[in-house]
Amino acid sequence: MSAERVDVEQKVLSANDQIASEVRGRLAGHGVFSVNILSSPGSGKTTLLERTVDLLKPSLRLAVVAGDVQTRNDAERLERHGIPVQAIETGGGCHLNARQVSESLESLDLGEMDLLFIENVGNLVCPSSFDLGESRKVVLLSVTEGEDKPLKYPAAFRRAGVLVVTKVDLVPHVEFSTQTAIENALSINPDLVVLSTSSYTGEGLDSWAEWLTGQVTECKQGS
Ligand SMILES: Nc1nc2c(ncn2[C@@H]2O[C@H](COP(=O)(O)OP(=O)(O)OP(=O)(O)O)[C@@H](O)[C@H]2O)c(=O)[nH]1
Ligand SMILES: [Mg+2]
Repeated sequence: MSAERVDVEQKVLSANDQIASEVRGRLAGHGVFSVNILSSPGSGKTTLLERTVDLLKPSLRLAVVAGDVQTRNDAERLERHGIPVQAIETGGGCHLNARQVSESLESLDLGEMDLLFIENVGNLVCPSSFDLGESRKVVLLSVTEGEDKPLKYPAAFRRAGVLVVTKVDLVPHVEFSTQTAIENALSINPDLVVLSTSSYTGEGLDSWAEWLTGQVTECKQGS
């Protein structure tokens, strides 16, 4: 890679980091815990969020920023669950950036929010380099993707605080060892909290909801 290109990339990232840090400050000021959800296209981000919203809506004030290259489909799916949602269409961009999130927050009432989900563009590479000001990154890996993905796309797993292995209802139908996938992920990042879920059967969703609720409580205590 040329020195010039490296220089431009570093400038873009450092401008992004500055806005991300402002976003982080705004969210912290309102005691909002936020998660930036990363995964390959179709790993089950929106479906997991739909189930999670149904589980947590009675006890927490939720909102979602939903990023996609094109369409408002995910935002519309989530809106049907009765929470505030902002869509970001990147128009070709393979990741969200902090400015887009910052602008979306203008249309959301942070004073009426405990937990903000940011669904990133489906991509296991680009989104991991861009801090959005979130409290935690959460990476999803579905059982149809292969257990080697943490080794092949390590950055997302290195930067995440939580790994959610999704679609575990499909394990009997695919050649996938959940244990090997988790070992691979932990070899990249031994501090990962690991959960396994199925949005179809509901398996593991209680643990996921419990983790989120615990983080919201800690965040409120710290603010
Ligand atoms: N078997 C099974 N299928 C699932 C599960 N969760 C999601 N799916 C299916 O996987 C497909 C993709 O799910 P989405 O939730 O749209 O995935 P996504 O990660 O939001 O996709 P993008 O936003 O396009 O990256 C859909 O057909 C879902 O019904 C699950 O737990 N088990
Ligand atoms: Mg989606």
